[in-house]
Amino acid sequence: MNGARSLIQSLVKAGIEVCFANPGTSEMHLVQAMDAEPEFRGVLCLFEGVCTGAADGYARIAGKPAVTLLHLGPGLGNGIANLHNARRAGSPIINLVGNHTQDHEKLDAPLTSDIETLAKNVSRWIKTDSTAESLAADGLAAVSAVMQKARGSKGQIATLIIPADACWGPVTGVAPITVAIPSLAQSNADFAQIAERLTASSLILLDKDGLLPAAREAAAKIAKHVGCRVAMTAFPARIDSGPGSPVIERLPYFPEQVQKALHGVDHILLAGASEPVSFFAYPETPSKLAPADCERQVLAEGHQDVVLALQSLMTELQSDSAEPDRYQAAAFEVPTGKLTTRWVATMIAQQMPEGSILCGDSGGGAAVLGPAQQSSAHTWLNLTGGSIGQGGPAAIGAAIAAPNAQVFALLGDGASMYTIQALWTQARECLAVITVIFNNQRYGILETEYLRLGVNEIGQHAGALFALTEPNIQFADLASSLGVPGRRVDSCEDFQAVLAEALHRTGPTLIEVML
Ligand SMILES: Cc1ncc(C[n+]2csc(CCOP(=O)(O)OP(=O)(O)O)c2C)c(N)n1
Ligand SMILES: [Mg+2]
Repeated sequence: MNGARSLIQSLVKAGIEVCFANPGTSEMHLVQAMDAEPEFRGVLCLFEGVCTGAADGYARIAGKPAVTLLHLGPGLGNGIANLHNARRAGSPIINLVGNHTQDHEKLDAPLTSDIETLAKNVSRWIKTDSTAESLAADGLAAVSAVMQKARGSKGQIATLIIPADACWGPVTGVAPITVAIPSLAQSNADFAQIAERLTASSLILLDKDGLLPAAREAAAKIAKHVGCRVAMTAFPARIDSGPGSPVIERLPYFPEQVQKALHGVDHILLAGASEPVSFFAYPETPSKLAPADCERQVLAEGHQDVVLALQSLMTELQSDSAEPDRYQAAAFEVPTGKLTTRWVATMIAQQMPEGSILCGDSGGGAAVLGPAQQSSAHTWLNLTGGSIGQGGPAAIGAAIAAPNAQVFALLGDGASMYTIQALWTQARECLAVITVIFNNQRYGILETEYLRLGVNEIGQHAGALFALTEPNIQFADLASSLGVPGRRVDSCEDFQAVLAEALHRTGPTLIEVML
């Protein structure tokens, strides 16, 4: 028994089942240890941003961590962008990062770098000095750490930076399994006082566990009883919804739209959410978006039991029997002719099977959310941290966590190219993922943001930084080369037919929608 074996064995015994891996020489003993645990599924990803995004998607669906296997500082560095998104989503992830031995590190061999500094950005728990004897216990401490909710945006990611000799060194016995998962912290809000304070000009704002179906149900009943509004933040990590779910507003993206949405609100009750702030700072717009005289009150923080807090408030108000507005199943107009984002969204919502998982990113995918409410039960995984290139990798993790679900990756042409290698893993693992590329041949949102500077036109040089032309990307061909059947469509009739075909196929498909 060596350290690597003891670690992987302990993780398996703790219920960890999947490793999204891109290994190198410093991880060879860990690879060998995985080889000895056939029930531990190793999934090769060809870029670390795919490993980390897949681990995020897996965690959001499975509710438990996957492991990533990353090669020293450069490997972790390549995975940071999607770890950032995962941190904002509060997804539990355990990164195993191989390192040199401590003696070798001192020699500044080529792959030496300050891995801990990279890890600090995205990890609430880090260990760098494991020994062979401590490694199994360190792995279990990492599991406990990621299963505990953290305050604010600290996230739930652990990074175990493993000296090579801790992997190959001998171990006398494996630590007994002790994964201590602390129970959720309780809110200490004064429910009676909050019940008194709520009026028709209050707004209940939901995020984190406030997005869970039971929390939304309670919040909607409270809002109905009080006659006030209830909204979720603009970028919720996971929403399970569809016909029958209570209607909950979603705050918009641009700051002036949020300000407009919050106009007249004099009291915001935060249930798992932080107060609304602008995504970016702009010269003429305040960063805090609620009206200046609006009172902010915390019902429960994101790391606390938000569901129980909302249910307690519901009991306090005796609003259990209130009947909130609910989404209704509706028949859709069948579009024909030229494709638009809205039509594509309508057709996806119309055809998606019950229980589909929709993974968003930049591009037009968010347009599916509206019609999906009137179609069938589904789960939406949103881009949480604004770092694009998440949707394709998240779809891998979601499909592995929910093998019977149809998964959709709804991607902008720009977003897809950050982690296009996701397609290869989808093909190799034969995952039920349909990728839809909203191909407008540009970084569309950046053009919009540029025009918001107050300029009337986009100059040639600036425009060149937003255009994805010369050469045009052939997504259908690109997908085929990575093992995913790809089809390019430019009419609604074609999209309907190609989507129907994709839904009958085993394994992934890519549909390139020309907008
Ligand atoms: C990692 C990262 N790099 C750069 C950006 C800046 N950015 C935001 S949106 C965007 C382009 C999105 O283009 P696309 O996916 O094609 O969607 P569209 O806006 O065209 O609908 C870029 C580059 C980012 N958000 N994240
Ligand atoms: Mg685009």
